[in-house]
Amino acid sequence: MVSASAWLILILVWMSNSVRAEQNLRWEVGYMRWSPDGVEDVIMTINGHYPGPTIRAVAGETIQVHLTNGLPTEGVVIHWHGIRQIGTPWSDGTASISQCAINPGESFVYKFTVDRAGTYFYHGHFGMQRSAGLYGMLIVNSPQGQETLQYDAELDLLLSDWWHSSTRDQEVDLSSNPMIWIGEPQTLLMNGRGQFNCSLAANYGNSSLGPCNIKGGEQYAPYIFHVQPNNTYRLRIASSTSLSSLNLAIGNHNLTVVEADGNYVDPFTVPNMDIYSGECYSVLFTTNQDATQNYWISAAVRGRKPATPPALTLLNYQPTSASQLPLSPPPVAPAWDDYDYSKAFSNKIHAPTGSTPPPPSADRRIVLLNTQNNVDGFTKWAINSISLSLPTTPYLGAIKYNLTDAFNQTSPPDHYSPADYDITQPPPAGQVTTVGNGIYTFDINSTVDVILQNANTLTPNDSEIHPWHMHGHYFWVLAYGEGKFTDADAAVLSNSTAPPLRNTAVIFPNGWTALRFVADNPGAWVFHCHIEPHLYMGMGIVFAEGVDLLDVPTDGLACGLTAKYLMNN
Ligand SMILES: [Cu+2]
Repeated sequence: MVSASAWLILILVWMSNSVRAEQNLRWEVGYMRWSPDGVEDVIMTINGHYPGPTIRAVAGETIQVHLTNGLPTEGVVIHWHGIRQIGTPWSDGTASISQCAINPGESFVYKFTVDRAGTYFYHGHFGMQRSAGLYGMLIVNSPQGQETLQYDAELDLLLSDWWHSSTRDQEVDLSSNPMIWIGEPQTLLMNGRGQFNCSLAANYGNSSLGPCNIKGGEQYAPYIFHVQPNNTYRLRIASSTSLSSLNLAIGNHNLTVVEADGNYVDPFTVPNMDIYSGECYSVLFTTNQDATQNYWISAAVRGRKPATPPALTLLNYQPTSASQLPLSPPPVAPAWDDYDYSKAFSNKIHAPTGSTPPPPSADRRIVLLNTQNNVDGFTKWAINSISLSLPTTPYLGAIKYNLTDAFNQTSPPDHYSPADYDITQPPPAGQVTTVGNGIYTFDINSTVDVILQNANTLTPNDSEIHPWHMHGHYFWVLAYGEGKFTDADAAVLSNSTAPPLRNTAVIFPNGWTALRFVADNPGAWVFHCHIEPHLYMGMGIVFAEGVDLLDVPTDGLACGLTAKYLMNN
């Protein structure tokens, strides 16, 4: 027989587990003048801050963000990058997909559960507002006592790139006929700070730039990481870059990669690491070097011919003065076009032992050819010869209310044609590319394989890196391959060894990447290249599953055909 006091204890334990914390945030997006790299510009802010405030939560918490649009003349949304929005697809923060852009002066409430400990960020997902500076970090810690990693303290590093031309100018240029390319960024930023036209490492002989005259209080003064000797740190890294792929290094310190996109990985140690736009990592490092010195933290451009100097800051061993420069020059990054180096890094990432393996086979396979095309003089990126152009009515509402005029009801093809398309050449003259907004529909709980097939751009002998990011799901990265994916490669899809779970995966020039995921989260989701100008030029697809199972709230749908529908019903 169970005593009354034992019952009381059981009830108290149950109550303490079932009461989940909730964070209520009130945010207003605005513009202000700011100098992220020493050149004053107009930047997007949240509550007057750039970058936006870091959200720190514990797994299981509910986050409610009451977002007001304080921009005078444009809409806004915020996407919670890496949060799957299980059961809350209307809070995914994607304009024209999960909601209408919030009008100037109006508000929208995002409410979602951070179900999984990990490193995330948030950013604008309308036009090119991420490039305008609308981003910040979102850190989800394990509940007290449940973190399996051993470390003494945490540090956060948000990477981004910055242009001196406004994103409005960039949007106009990219959609001009002929297209005007935005070029390489002026400055790489760490936690929203960088130095233009000068270098912290000017005195080491290998810099063509003069020294920066920084006293420490400037908006563009480097964000210095202060550490204690002989401690182990968890460095959380998120890349919100618009364009740049980066290689990150800490002078004299190895990095042990332990988490990628909110999932633990089988730990491995490297002297430096690649990080693509849309990726998040945690690395552990130990401050076991000469404590009377400081060390460089450096991030350099990969995969594009660099026209932007590396981002630099200091790892400051306390109590050494933070103004003391390191003994040696900054770490030298691998050559920008050493793709074998990048592939070797990507292939080191595996799921830890004991992780749930992917389903052994898929119900459906879609093969997505990535091409750059000329459409009536405009430059576009296209997937299976369709360049994505978002409709005015958000898909989530259009599907729920069966508004068939809201978007093209013909699904894009599961395979590209012709099947003998030559990925090593620019698209042939006869290859017809259209601009469209049709979507893929997956059966709820079905397993889908996606083969991302890279190809040559419009320029001969040129193929670019594209980091693909999926909303609403994690996928297993089954394999990376060279050249064209063929049926002979299909065997690797079911024989992948400890494939990692991610929400972002890169495709390398002239290669393919194979992903598997389970379509188990009712909603309408975008899957796209995370390079912002590429998405702006149509590089993405939209897919949906199980929308009929949802009770979609009407908040955020007062635009396009859903507005009409809601007024009449
Ligand atoms: Cu891309």
